[in-house]
Amino acid sequence: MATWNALNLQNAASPLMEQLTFFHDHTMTILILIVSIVGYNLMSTCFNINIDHHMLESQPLELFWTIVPSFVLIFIGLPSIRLLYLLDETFKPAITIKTIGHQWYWSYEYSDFTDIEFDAFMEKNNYLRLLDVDNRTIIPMNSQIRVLITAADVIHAWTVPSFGVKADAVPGRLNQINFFSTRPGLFFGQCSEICGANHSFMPITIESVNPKYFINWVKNFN
Ligand SMILES: [Cu+2]
Repeated sequence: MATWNALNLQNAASPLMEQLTFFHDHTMTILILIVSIVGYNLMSTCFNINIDHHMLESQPLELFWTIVPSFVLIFIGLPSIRLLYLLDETFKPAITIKTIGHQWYWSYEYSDFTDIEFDAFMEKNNYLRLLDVDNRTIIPMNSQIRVLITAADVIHAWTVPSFGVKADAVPGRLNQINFFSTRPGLFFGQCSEICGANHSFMPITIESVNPKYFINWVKNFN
């Protein structure tokens, strides 16, 4: 169902995604201001309104419109760099999950304290079209999760927009992302690197659950 929500980012389910959403709104506000002001001036010159000799060859005016944008860039750049480094920071993870991209499914390994391994194929004829898998990735909520990402054949990309994570799955290389799920629920992602004919059919489905339930799931897994 198409709604106005489709124009926005997905609801944040992790603190970092909240920060990314704030940064997006902050940047868009500045962008709209710049487009309005520049657009107004452009139209004014087009129709010969608002132009007089004070605006031509004016040193103070040129100084002003050089210095102001440089400050605008700083106000965008500083929070952007802060976020970039924050996203890369590894906080002490509660669990580590390894995910391997294949043509065309993801496989998962919970190998730090269990021997759980499974493949996650797309669930067909499901009302969650192109988004659900047969074996969902279970994670404990309110815990720091680390995901190690690699691929077995070609380059894929592992993404979950609600958690604000996306990393390439490259054969022969181990990439790392981490996130913190603030609420229980189902969170969806799709492969984000064109990897072949069935690229659209290898979704990522995360089930964020109460840590007690997660421990039960680990104990009962066979
Ligand atoms: Cu793909």
